[in-house]
Amino acid sequence: MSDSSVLRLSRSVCVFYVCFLVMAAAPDSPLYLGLDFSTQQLKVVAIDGNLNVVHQDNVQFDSELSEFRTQGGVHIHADRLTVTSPVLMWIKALDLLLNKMKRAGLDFSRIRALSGSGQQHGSVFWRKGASQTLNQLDPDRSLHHLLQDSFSVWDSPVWMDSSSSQQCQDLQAAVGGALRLAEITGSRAYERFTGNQISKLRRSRAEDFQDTERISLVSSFAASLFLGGYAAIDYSDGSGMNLLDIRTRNWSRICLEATAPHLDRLLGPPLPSMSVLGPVSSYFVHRYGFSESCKVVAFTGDNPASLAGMRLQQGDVAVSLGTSDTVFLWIQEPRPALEGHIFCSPVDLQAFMALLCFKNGSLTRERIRNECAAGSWEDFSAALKDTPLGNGGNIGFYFDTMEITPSAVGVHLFDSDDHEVSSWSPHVEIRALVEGQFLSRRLHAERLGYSILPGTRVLATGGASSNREILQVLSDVFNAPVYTIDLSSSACLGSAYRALHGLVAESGVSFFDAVKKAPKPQLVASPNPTAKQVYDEMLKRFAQLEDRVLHKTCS
Ligand code: 5FX
Repeated sequence: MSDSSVLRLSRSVCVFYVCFLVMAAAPDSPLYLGLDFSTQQLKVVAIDGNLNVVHQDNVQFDSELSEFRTQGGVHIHADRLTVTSPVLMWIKALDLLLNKMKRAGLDFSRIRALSGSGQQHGSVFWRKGASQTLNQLDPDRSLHHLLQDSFSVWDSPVWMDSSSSQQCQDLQAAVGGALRLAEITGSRAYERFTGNQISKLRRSRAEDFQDTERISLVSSFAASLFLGGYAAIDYSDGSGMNLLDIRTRNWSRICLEATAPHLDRLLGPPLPSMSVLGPVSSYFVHRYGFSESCKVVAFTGDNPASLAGMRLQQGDVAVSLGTSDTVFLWIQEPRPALEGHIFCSPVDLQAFMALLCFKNGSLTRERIRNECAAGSWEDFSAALKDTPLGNGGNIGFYFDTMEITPSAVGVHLFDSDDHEVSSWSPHVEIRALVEGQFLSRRLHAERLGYSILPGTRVLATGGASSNREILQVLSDVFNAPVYTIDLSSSACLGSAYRALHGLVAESGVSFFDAVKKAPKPQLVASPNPTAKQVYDEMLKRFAQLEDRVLHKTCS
């Protein structure tokens, strides 16, 4: 080899070495982890300091943990009202997920902070002695082996449960009525809300209740696994229990007393949602290589975490189109009502969020797609394009299962003269379903104080938010532009954002400053010029017809 070749070669080696160093520096940069323990799956996303997603994965409960025999992640009991999920399934899902991440080569030592979310309202009952077990987890064994005897109740009640009507009535009677309860806790009594589930369990399973040393929400349960000790319930998810006074941000004495004796001891004190709870437990350091300084930021509910993921601001309305459809709003001054919920904001200590939950969301859209469009989303979309705004005056209500907002059931179809009819052509039916769902979302949001003003943005997320024609109807009905954020899961990403914010929140950095590098929402639909006239009028008829449906369903 000539001297010049040697020189060229050594220069190339040098350049390669410098490049290698530069590349090697990037893999050391900090990461922030967000997890979402949702109804049907456990999801994870890792973001870097520029808020780019660098890793995501999930575990599907039904298919990957089939030994638990869940359908849609839950067990629906014989009474059809009781709905639970096995707590060990969630733990085994975490074992599985972390192993998948390890196999994919994720460098856990780069994670500076993690946070997460859980389906709201679900409860976990830790058996006496569990705290000690959590504290000394052996890194050579999986979590689900270590924690198999740590629960006094194996089948955790979840948000789909509606078996606590009696307890709801008792609680409302004890505090002085439904509106009074809403004024204190942000919501009238709801069956799925955790306090009423605790009250039911105390009466129906007294021994198991006696054997309980701590009650967590799904969110604080998941945080406890990472912390190796009981994690506090955060203000935002705590607002979904009918137990927290949303103004003082402490447990309401009257609600606690009406629910169970010494309940504050079982719940522990609630904390701000942006709190750093502590470092990850040594279990995760030794088993997966997490850094000892990796912080656990309080976990919260899936809806509050979605609000964070969408970076919802005052004036915006977010519509999440999933198994349940939810609508949420940023609220400065809470005005609790008999429907909907007011939660403490997960990202701002002075603010609140309003939430409406609609049980008949994507499963109903899928049923009508199957029946009216031979299972094809393309044909479903074509039907929306082919039919006029306002659907010739036809209005439909589709409550396949008992709806939460409003409390009604069944399918009810009305023609332009408000006469009840039994069927429509497939195209009319498809538009009636989508218009009816969005008219309902708008009607109930307006009743909670929402109004469409110039500059109002509708932020859409969830599975159906990838369908442009559905979003066009949403834009027309709300008479506002619709934006989407390219998020596979807003709750999971919101949890990663919250992890990052948690590290700087104490030094006064606002959530919005912490996440200002996040991608901007994309405009996907603008309202048709005739939309305002059509849907302002239609909304009035819709409200009257909904009253008729309610009377019919209740009588
Ligand atoms: C909200 O109040 C709900 O019950 C649901 O949206 C659950 O959070 C779904 F996980």
